[in-house]
Amino acid sequence: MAKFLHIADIHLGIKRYNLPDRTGDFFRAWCDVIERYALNRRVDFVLIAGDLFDRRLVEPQAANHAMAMLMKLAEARIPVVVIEGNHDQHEATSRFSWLRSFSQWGYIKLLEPHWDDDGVATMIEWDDDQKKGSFIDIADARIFGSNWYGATTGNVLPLLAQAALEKKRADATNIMLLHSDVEGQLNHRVQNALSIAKLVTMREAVDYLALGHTHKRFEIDGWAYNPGSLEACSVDEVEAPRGAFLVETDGTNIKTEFFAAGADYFQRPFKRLAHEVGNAEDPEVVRAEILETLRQVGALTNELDDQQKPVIELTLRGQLGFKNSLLRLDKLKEQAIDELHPLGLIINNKTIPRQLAVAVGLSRDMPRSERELRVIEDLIKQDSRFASQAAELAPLVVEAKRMALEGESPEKILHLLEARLFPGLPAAPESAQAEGAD
Ligand SMILES: [Mn+2]
Repeated sequence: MAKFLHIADIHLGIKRYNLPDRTGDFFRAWCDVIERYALNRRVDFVLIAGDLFDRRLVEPQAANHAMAMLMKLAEARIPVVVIEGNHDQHEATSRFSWLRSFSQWGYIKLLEPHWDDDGVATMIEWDDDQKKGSFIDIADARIFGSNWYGATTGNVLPLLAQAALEKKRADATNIMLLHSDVEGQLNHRVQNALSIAKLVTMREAVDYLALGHTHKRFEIDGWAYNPGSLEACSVDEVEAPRGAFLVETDGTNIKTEFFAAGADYFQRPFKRLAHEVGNAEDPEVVRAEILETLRQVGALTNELDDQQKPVIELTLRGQLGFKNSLLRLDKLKEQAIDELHPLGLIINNKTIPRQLAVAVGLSRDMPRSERELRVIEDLIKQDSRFASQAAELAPLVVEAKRMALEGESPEKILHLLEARLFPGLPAAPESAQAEGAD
């Protein structure tokens, strides 16, 4: 039997959106999860499947954040088994990395496979004097580690599977730590995600694949588990389910319990707002309208304690009657923070100054020909000489384009334009062009 906590992508030390308090949120989530699900539940070990730190060059504050919990786990004699992620991997040119140092000091067990010069992987048993190795036995489990391989993960995985299979522990739960995305499970589109076909090459070697890297929870066929990041690294991740797996195993038997960020442990609340700017020509008026939208949420935030204050993300849309810079969002932001005290305010300005607004709000359901007409009309409107006639001129431009594509002569196209633009003028004779050329 073995009982363990599986987490990944803690990203300690993260800095985003110029909000220093967010770094503290990641620390708080890390503390909360370790206290609740590792220390209080008395697990046999903790697995961290990569990206304990947000960056390879760990800053003093991030190191302190890590140590605060690693020391408690050490006191409780709960080993922490870690692999590198893409964010905290060692440099190719140096044997040193902060993760290796933490491992040397005994606070984590950093697992790394051994590669010989012929590209063959071997899994070497953890040596507690050297503080090095590729696999370790704790309780009734054997845990294998891997590195971060990026786009080549698919090629490497069968080799790691072979190496793990050779060292598979009988009558125990065999676990592999892997930092990789998996096809069909991405938050955002990434090229070369690890295919399921490659993933299953690991199936025979291990009973539990402890994944990290994708910041969203998923599981595959009752053997591959990805908890997601502990906190949301960007606003886009806010809605993705993420958290921690508490796992109990008995040989090949796997029982998981999932604890969700926000519902079960600390998570910074986010409020996402959208505001459509009105038609006002005065920046002052538009700013006041935006502030009013913010107040509707903000009225609540004033009385909240610090842990509950939300980060507000405000997206501005629509057409501005003036230059973008006149909106003075810095001023607005200052005023809003002064009055409403959110933890942070992120403003996404997606407004378009009216004179640059081409084909705004065009539906994809609209036929192509109609969309083309609208784009041309908007482009004509940008020239004050023709702006008032844009609706009549647009079909004419489309017609001229059609003639050009069909190989009509320039003269014929010119005739069309003259006849429509200057209907009062007598049409030039066909031969006039040829005569004039002499
Ligand atoms: Mn990550």
